[in-house]
Amino acid sequence: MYAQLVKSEASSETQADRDFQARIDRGDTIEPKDWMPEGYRRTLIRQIGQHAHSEIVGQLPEGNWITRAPTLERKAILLAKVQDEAGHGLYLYCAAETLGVSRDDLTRQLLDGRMKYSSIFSYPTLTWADMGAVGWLVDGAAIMNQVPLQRTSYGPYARAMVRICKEESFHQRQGFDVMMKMANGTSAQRRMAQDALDRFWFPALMMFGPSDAESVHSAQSMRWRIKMNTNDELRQKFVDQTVPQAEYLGLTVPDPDLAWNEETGHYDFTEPDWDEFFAVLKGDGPCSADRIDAKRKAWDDGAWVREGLMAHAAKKAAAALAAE
Ligand code: FAQ
Repeated sequence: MYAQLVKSEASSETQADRDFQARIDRGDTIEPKDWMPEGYRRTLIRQIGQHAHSEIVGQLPEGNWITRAPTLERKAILLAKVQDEAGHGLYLYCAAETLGVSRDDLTRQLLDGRMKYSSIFSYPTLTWADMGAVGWLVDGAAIMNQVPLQRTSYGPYARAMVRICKEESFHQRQGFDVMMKMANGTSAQRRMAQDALDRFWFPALMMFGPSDAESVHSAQSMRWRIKMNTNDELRQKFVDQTVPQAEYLGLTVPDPDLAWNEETGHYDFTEPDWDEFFAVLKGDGPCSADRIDAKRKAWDDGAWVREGLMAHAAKKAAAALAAE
């Protein structure tokens, strides 16, 4: 099973569940101290926690290029972007903590394989052009998914999304700017830009999750407004938005069957290789082991800081108690 099992709520629905659903249907925002079904709480912890992990693990592929950015300006921009991702992780861990789970618990679950992070970050960033492709395509896909989440039913998650989306939009533009420079540069730079698009196109499409037919959580999550759109809806919107951008760059989307469909008013496109996607989810992506090793090392290396902070907090609490 590639997903976490979810309990069907329908069979044991109580009056409290029905009242809660009525609040959701009215468009109410749910706040941390409000009553909520256990499944709603667990689904949010799973989604927000995995989203937080994605932001943090997502620092690694770009962090890889900070020391090798081609100019001081590009280095400063990339540094700021990677730092923003840490902030996004922090807002999201804080939102998850309002549901009664600690950041330490979530991190342990990531490290022991009980929680996932976005499949995209199991792919390597091989050239500087990949910094353009990540900003343009990966942040582009992230925004497509996250803008609707600003209206999600859980208040702390929705509010975190507002700030995150503003920053992601800057990230997407800086990525497109890198691609413009490369695509309009020397023939070697153009080849690098095309190669980055070739390698990131299908992994970017996978970011939206499995096809609707395979998505185990979508129906219940949409009923609770934890998700606002299906995976396939957002994937299609992303393709429709991104293909004209690739044309503007003079690059070719690596899909020979990509075609504008007059009847539907959308692009027809080839689905990603779902076997590859499920293998990545199982931890068999090209960089999956490296990513978790890097996070495990950071966790272990930071143990003394956490212990020091706890000791300091205990000392301050004891001093405050003694002064009472
Ligand atoms: N990768 O039933 P569904 C970013 C899992 S942020 C890995 O469709 P759901 C910023 C899914 O968890 C990118 N796992 O699941 C940035 C579930 O497994 P579980 C992250 C995936 O939750 C940019 C199973 O498959 N964004 O990039 C993926 O309804 C640049 C069944 O799937 C978010 O997390 C995947 N791609 O829909 C940072 C947004 N897709 O949990 C640095 C919030 C699915 O049962 C640099 N999340 N799975 O073990 C969501 O909108 C949803 O959770 C989906 C998945 C759409 C990702």
